[in-house]
Amino acid sequence: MTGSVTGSVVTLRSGVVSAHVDTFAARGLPPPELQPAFLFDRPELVYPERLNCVTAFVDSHVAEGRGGRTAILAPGGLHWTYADLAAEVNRVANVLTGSLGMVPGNRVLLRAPNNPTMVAAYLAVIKAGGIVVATMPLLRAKELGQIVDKAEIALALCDDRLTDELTRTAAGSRFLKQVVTFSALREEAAGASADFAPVDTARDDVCLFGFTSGTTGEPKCTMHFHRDLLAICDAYAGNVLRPTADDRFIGSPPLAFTFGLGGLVLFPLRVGASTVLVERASPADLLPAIATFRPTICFTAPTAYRAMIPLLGDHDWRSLRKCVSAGEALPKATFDAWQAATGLTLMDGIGATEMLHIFISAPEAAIRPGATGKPVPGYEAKVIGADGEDLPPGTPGRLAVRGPTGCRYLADARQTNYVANGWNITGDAYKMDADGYFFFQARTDDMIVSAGYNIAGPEVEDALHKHPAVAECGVVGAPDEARGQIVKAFVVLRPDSVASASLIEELQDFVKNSIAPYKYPRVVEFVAALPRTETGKLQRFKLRGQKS
Ligand code: 3UK
Repeated sequence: MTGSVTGSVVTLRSGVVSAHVDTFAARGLPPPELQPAFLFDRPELVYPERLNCVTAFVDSHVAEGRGGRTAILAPGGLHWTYADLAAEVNRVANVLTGSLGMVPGNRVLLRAPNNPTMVAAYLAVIKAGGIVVATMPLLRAKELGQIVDKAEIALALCDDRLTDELTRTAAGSRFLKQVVTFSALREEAAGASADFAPVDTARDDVCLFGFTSGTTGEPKCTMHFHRDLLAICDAYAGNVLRPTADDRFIGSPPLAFTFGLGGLVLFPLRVGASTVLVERASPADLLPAIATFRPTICFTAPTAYRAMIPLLGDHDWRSLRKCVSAGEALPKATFDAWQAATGLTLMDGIGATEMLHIFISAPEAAIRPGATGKPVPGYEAKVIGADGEDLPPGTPGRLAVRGPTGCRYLADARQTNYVANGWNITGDAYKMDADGYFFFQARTDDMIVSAGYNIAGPEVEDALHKHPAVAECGVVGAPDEARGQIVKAFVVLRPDSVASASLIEELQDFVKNSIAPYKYPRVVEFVAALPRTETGKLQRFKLRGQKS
């Protein structure tokens, strides 16, 4: 359905011949009628039929005389120019296709914190025509096993410090045959040639499997093409973030999370800029790294910006000129507090693993505080009702988007949950205003329905965040006989605040005074910390006490 397979020659839907010898990915693509529409109506999003994206990210800079510019920096004094990066990538690609026996179309699992070897391995797999499956460092053998089985992965490259769980996965797996440590890889790569011709892939050959960081259920595997990796750079970064070759990037999201891949690898490399890779990037670790490396662009989650505010005075963060926030809703209170503390306007953007990166956002001059922004040039977005009908401005409904990237789940019946009539349905409730700005309400399944009122937890959270005693909070619906659900707030207090019944009352009154009183949290529970995923998302199902 997705193309014809004759022997090992696959003709893709586009009519272009795939470079994949192992045709697993093409066979797992959703049938055309279940795929979203793809839009390429902007000139910057039209790519040649034969395309290996690593050529654009690395080799073109060397070929065009920029080989001496800095590509990657890391603690410990590591400094790779573009020429160094090209050589590292080529050496690893030679090892992959030599002794490790990788052929185009094979999946290669990567397991490492954000470090230079991880990036070299990432780009080498793609340059050699393979498919990268990057995994979060915190995953355990069981979760790694689900990924290995779903993607049918035979080869893994793993940071030496993280081999335990992966060897356990390999021991129980019928697919995973080889786990190569980074030290073994580097040793062999040191003796390999620094030349490697990119495999002549098609622009719509798959080069990346992104597993969703979903908070519930079986992981879903999204598939992305060579052209998609360029499209996010040329749509979002080129039109909204607008970095230059003189920018230096830093941030916290793991490279296995496509937010981190774009922000810390693809966006800088696309324009010949530099990136700082830090393995530990908690708010307390990120600020000293900013002071040391003097980056200009920072990518992290809203909670991390919030947590950094009280620490700003102890560090020199003044090299920063742009700060991107994504992963979950940016409370207006956090936007305001960051602006008051730094003078910088946080650039909110909603992205998704299915869409690869950010598709609604705004350049600084067009930011409306409290709104996520407008569709990124190249994307279209609308708000639809329960039956798929377009809703007028001001009416909350389901967010639908389409653009140059979109959802393709690997062999998964849930494709129809995300794609309807050619539109990607992200699972978010949004409202658009008359000027075309999009305002996040809640995840569709997180809307609280209390006594007939629809209440968006994030709106209550935003109100609570403005109270000086509140460090973090999460608001969910708790079951209630009389009202169906009631609004319940879990609150982490700032170190200098003390939990008490009077503080609960004070917080409730505080909310009643800033938003419609029926939205106030009828129950407030103080907790030491909120449950979060490795990608920084609040695990609301845990707050609701549900099982995943
Ligand atoms: C939520 C947001 C409100 C939203 C991601 C940037 O988060 C990313 O991908 P995931 O697959 O999750 C997608 C879902 O997360 N979300 C993300 N950003 C925002 N909600 N405001 C935001 N700014 O529910 C979305 O459907 O983990 C983010 C780039 C790449 C990514 N993969």
